[in-house]
Amino acid sequence: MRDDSPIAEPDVSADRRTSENWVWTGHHRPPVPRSLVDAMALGWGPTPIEGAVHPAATECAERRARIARALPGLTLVVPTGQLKVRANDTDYRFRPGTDFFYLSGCVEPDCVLLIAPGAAAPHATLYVPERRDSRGHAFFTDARYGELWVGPRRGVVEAAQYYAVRTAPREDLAKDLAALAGTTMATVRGVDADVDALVEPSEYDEHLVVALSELRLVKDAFELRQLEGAIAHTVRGFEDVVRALPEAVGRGERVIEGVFNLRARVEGNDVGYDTIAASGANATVLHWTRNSGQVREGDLLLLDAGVECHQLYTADVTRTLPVNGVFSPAQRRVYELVLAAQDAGIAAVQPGASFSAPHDAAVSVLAHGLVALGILDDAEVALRRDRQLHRRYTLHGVSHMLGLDVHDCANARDDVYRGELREGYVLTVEPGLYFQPNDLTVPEEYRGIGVRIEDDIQVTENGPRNLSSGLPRRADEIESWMADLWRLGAPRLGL
Ligand SMILES: [Mn+2]
Repeated sequence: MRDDSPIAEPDVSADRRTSENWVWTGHHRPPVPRSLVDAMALGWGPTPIEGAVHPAATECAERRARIARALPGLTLVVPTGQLKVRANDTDYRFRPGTDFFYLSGCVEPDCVLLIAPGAAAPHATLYVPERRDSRGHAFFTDARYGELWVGPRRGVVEAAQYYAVRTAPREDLAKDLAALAGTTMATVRGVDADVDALVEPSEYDEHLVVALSELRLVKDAFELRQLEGAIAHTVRGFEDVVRALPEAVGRGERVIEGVFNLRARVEGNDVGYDTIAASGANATVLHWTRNSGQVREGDLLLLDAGVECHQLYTADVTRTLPVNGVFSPAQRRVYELVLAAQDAGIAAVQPGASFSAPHDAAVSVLAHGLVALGILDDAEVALRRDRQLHRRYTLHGVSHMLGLDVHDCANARDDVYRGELREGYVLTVEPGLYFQPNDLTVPEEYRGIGVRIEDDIQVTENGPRNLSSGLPRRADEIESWMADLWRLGAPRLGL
């Protein structure tokens, strides 16, 4: 125990780590008397953490077994990553590394999954930082990790139960990896700098990230349920936006983004990517995430948005809507062309078909339609591999994989990713046409029109299953859907 004599004011030039009576906790924070720090460590009851077992614990164990079988004899080190600084002492909200989360279900920063080959079965160990709870000074003195500041989280004991996996303190990882020297290791590099330094780089690192991405191509039943949920939240977000559209006129695209993102936080974890709320000619800017423009009567609004659910699967849906509820004749012509292209693309999503089949089908429709609109001279010439003239207006590919990441399975080998579509894949089909406002090759009435229609399609043995069919696609259906949401007495925001 300390005596009660008054302690001297701190000498701020003294070595901050060794002061007997004062504790420094950060830049611009007055030093804290050690007696207060000691008092803050006493007199606390337990902090119960809810949750018995993670809903995907069984699936995660199966995925760990599969990645171990895919890379026999290797010790796999999969980190989730650390908090990322936004500015000074504030961090971005943490999102776990996708590969790590897929294998563990764990959402806490600084964790690392280690899968070691075993005689009968692989051994998985989840390394979790020790809690900074009221048993230690960091509880009060560490504003970044102390539980008084950021709330309780699962430590070594709680994580073992919740994730149904053996756990160890992250603080032991360096020692445990050193003990494994001589075994062949592979890690997901570039996620956690400390882990990068602990594991010697090797060709197996690439094998690991490739195998993890390719494992994620086929979605299991749990993942499909999560995607369906994320899409259901997203459908409601689009309905919210339509309800709020009259208020966005004159106030701008921020209203659209804000309303959709509200639904994402209310029902899901967040948005799965930055919302694109592009009105008028902004719709011709593919990655328009500034959302700082006006919304005008007579505009088309292109909304590309997806809710990420609590298990971190994301929807990715685009609708292009007339702000005043009715397509103009020119808008409708462009819209129906993109819709026809999307119909052809979706129909091409068949097991055994090539990944490029939906793209090729959609783009062929677009090229022929561009001739009909008087924009291209000859579709077959334009589509030639050595010409590709349609791309001035179509700009992007029609599909990508969808899952935990909006552009999922990105590390798969190209010949696998772009190979045959298989049952259980989920991909987008999202053709678009973009007529820049200053494109002199386009008839004036179409300049400044951008249309994209995007749905999330599951490959089944019976062909395509449109997971996002809860949102209308046909022009007439969109107009009547908007009118229904606007009819007198309809609720404004269904939150
Ligand atoms: Mn997309």
